[in-house]
Amino acid sequence: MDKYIIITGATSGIGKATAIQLAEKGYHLILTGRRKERLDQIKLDLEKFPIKVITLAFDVRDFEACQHAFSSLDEQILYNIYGLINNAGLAVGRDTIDVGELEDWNRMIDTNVKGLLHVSKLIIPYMKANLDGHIINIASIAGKEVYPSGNVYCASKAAVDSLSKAMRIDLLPYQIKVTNIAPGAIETEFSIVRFKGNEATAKSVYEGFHPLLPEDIAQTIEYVLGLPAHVNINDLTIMPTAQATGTIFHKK
Ligand code: NDP
Ligand code: 8X3
Repeated sequence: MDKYIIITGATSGIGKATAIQLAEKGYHLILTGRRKERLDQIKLDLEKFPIKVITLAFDVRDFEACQHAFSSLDEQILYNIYGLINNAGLAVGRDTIDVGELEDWNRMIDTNVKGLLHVSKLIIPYMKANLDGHIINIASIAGKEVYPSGNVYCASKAAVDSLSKAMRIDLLPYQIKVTNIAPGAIETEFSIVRFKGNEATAKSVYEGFHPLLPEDIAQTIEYVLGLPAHVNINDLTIMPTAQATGTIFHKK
């Protein structure tokens, strides 16, 4: 298999689990994130598989940095990119909208919305030339339902939902698949970032029920990517069995 898959945000959580899952299946990988030392370690760990692993450390919020990173790749590799998993993202803060911090809002909008657009803009031309490709956008249940103090994070993920629909329409002539995946609660570093390093509060989010694991989403991504050329999953909402909506949980 010559196909390369790009995973943004591969240093942790869903992105890292997906890198391992796809490596096992023989996909070549382009892994991105800001934490270079983590990317180096993941590359080392994946060397046991007969695949190529390229790592690119950059911030998706910075379009010039994205350009610089991808321009370092050989054209042959760029034209062999089949999949783009737009996964890099975060929530920062859990404040009501009247007291939310501007810096937190900017981080979420710049990462979750503009970061996804930046990377997509640079990769779509190659998929378009190939008349082939698959973009998987990691959205959230937070983009389907607004919950208290979720405001800007929910809006940023609703934007991802909309962009998935828009991409599917605009890229239809080039037969590029677009899949939107909207998970509920997954235990990753997500809540540590959201609660700004407060590990006790982060841990409490997942107490009393069985949250999704990043591997659950990784397996789903592998399934979606592997479907025949004529089949596309447009939109998937994946929840822990113990979660009914953004805020209703069955906790023991
Ligand atoms: P993690 O915090 O574990 O992983 C987030 C990843 O995004 C990291 O690899 C991080 O890498 C990367 N990232 C964040 N900001 C940037 C940036 N500016 N530039 C480049 N990379 C960045 O969380 P998850 O795995 O849970 O999150 C992955 C995606 O899943 C996010 O889009 C999140 O919104 C979404 N999601 C998560 C849910 C959950 O409950 N956990 C549920 C629904 C959706 P680094 O810090 O090295 O840059
Ligand atoms: C992450 C899930 O419910 O914390 O997107 O917003 S939630």
